[in-house]
Amino acid sequence: MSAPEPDKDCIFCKIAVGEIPAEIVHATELSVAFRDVNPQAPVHVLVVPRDHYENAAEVAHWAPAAASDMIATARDIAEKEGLDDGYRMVFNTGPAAGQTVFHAHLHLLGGRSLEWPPG
Ligand code: IU
Repeated sequence: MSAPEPDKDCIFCKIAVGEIPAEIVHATELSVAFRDVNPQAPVHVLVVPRDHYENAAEVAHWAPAAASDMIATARDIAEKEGLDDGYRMVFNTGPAAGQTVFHAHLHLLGGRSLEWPPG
């Protein structure tokens, strides 16, 4: 696994620093959470690390504190949004899994019954 490099064209890097607007719902020293522009559930929030990593495994490898922060942040948002019956955390990783933005992001989905297996 080669060391990650900043990507000046990355849209989620730009959202994280406020260069591109998004509906931010939570921010910590290590991560930023904002509402997905194309929500797939009543609550659909993306949690991204402030630094650029291509996917969740890269975050866990290079910045485990950020990976942990992203998951704890998603839990805090789920609690705040009243997702008491449950919610889903998803990391699409690679094109075959549907990853389209190559800056790691955790999808927090909830507010409706979620099917398994996912499509
Ligand atoms: P994926 O796991 O890489 O497929 O998820 C990317 C998500 O980012 C997808 O749900 C988009 O709707 C979402 N998104 C966004 O919220 N804002 C943006 O500016 C862009 C994508 I580009």
